[in-house]
Amino acid sequence: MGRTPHPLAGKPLELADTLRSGNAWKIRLACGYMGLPIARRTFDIVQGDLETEAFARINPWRQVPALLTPEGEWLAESQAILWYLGQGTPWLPADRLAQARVSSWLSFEQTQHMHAFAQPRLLIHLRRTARADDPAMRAWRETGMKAAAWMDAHLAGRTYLVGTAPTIADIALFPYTSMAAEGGYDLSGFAHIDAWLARMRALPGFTPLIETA
Ligand SMILES: N[C@@H](CCC(=O)N[C@@H](CS)C(=O)NCC(=O)O)C(=O)O
Repeated sequence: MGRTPHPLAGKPLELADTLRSGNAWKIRLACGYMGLPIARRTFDIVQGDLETEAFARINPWRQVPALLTPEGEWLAESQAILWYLGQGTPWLPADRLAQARVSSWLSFEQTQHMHAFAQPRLLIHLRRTARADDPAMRAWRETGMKAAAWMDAHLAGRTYLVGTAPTIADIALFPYTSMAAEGGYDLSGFAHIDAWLARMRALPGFTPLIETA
C-alpha cells in the first residue's frame, strides 16, 4: 500500500516468536503488508524456552511476541508492536478520531476477543489436552461468539474495521478470527467476517501462519 517508503525501511527488525503464535503472526502479517523484511528468533514454549534467563532479557513477562527495534530495544505486546510499525503509514491513520477507533479495536481484541479464541485453539488443537465439547471450551466459545457477532455487525456495509482502508486494527483481529475453527468455533453464520477475512488474505504481502518454501 502507498508509494511512500516505510519510515523503518532498510532498518533491522527481529521478532521473538513461536512457530504457531497468533499474537506473533500479527507482527509477521504487518511486516508482510508493509513490505518490511523481518528476522525471526523462534522459541519453543513446550521446551521451556520462555522460562530461561536469556528470554527474560527479551521479555520479562515471558511471552511472545517481542520485537527488537532498530533502536536496539525489545518491545513486548503485539498491539504496541503493531502501533510501532504502523506509525507514519496508512496502517495507522493520523486522523485523531480514526486513530482512537483503531485503539478501540486493539483493546477489544485483547479484552473481549483474543483469549476466547486463543485458549480453545491452544488446548484443543495445539496441546490436545481438551476436547471441543468440554464445558470450559464451550464457555470460551460463548464469549467468543459474542465478540464475533459484534465484529460481524460492525463489518456489515464496511470493507475494513476503521475507515475504508485496512489498518493495524484489521491485522490485530485477523489471526485468531481466521483460526477460530481450530478452537471448535463455527463462524459460518458470519458472512461479513468471512468476506473481510477473504479481503485480508487477498491484500498484497499477506503472510501465512506457516510459510512454506
Ligand atoms: N497480550 C500479549 C499476549 C501474548 C501471548 O499470549 N503470547 C503467548 C503466545 S500467543 C505466549 O507467549 N504464551 C506463553 C505463556 O504465556 O506462557 C500480546 O498481545 O502480545
